[in-house]
Amino acid sequence: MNTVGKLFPDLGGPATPPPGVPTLDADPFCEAFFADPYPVHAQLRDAGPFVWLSKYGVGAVARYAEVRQVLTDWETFSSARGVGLADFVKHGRFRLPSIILEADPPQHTRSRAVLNKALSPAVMKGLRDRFAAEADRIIDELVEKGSFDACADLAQAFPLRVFPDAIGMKREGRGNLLPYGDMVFNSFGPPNSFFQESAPRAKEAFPWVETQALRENLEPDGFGQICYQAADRGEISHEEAGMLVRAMLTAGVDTTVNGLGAAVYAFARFPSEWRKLRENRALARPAFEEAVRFESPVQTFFRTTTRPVELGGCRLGEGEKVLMFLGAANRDPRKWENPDVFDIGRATVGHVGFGAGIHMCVGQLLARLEGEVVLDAMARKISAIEITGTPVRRPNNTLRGLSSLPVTVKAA
Ligand code: OVM
Repeated sequence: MNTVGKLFPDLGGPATPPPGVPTLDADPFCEAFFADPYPVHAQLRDAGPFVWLSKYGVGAVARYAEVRQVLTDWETFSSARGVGLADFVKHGRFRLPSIILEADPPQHTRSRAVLNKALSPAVMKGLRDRFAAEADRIIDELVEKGSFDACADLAQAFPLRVFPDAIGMKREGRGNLLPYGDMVFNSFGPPNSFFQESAPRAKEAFPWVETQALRENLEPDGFGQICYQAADRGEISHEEAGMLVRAMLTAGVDTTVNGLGAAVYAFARFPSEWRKLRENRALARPAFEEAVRFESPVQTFFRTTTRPVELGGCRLGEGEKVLMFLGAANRDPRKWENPDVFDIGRATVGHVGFGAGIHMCVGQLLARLEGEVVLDAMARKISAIEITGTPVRRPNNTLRGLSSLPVTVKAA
């Protein structure tokens, strides 16, 4: 049964699964699941390599091998019909499609080339000192306070301070970025109460983001201008340049907020790992990577089949949505040793927290830079992190993270 609203009246694929597919009635887009997804992840993985979610009439993969198979075969598993539950062809869409996230080659290739330049190693090199100085400043302030909310005061505050500056945005209105991202990431799931409630909060943010992405609203030295310079050279149109800046504004804030939040939350729960980092600060970057594997801030994305294909021993037809559980793949015991342990010394190579294949996170260097400088500053200035109140989960159809994490830190 699909219980979705009137936005997408016939949301969900065929009413019956292909023969022989294990069927589960679990709901991966509800509060109870967000509170503790891990037992359901295990059920999904153990039921089979390809499973059917009866609540949404859609197929899903939760094992590492099959998630990777889907991610790395864009010709069969397309993004152009949307990477959420809604199929653009069957259900329409509620915003202009992203020309990178919701595109296949050749459009994707052109967009990706431009964003690769905007988010290149050379650009990151130019940002590093500023980001590190800002991390030091924020951590100094927080150590001075002693007790604070690691979500609002750190995981949100840091990206909101450095990222819009780096793109070259104006100061006013940056508070729009979080409600905007919250809504977009909710929109990849079903149009449930989380989506419905995030929509009015983001109403003003939508036109604001479009306007902020215009060339005249970006500082000349920010990396947003790199998209417009590519347009000047004829690599993309000027309209597309604006759409790519919009994509960065959409994808670059909530993701890093939840990545940083994941790292702080993990270190607060694994004090031995905190000691390990303090003894060897070269682990700051790998530790952030492990936090991304461990929590998988982006939990899920969908693809749509472009042709009949065999997946996990099942025959799928053309035009079928497949849900990928990135978070379950990142904790699949078939792939990882002690997957539920946060271990900053582990080899995280191959994790799918940033995706894989042609769509693998184009902003990953920026995310890692943020993670590294924040963890490095914390490791120098903080000797212990203690959770002093009840962590509050933030429900979102795609993102995993907290809305509040009260902590007390001890100055080093
Ligand atoms: C975009 C976009 C939006 C949300 C997420 C994302 C994780 C991209 O508009 O391109 O990538």
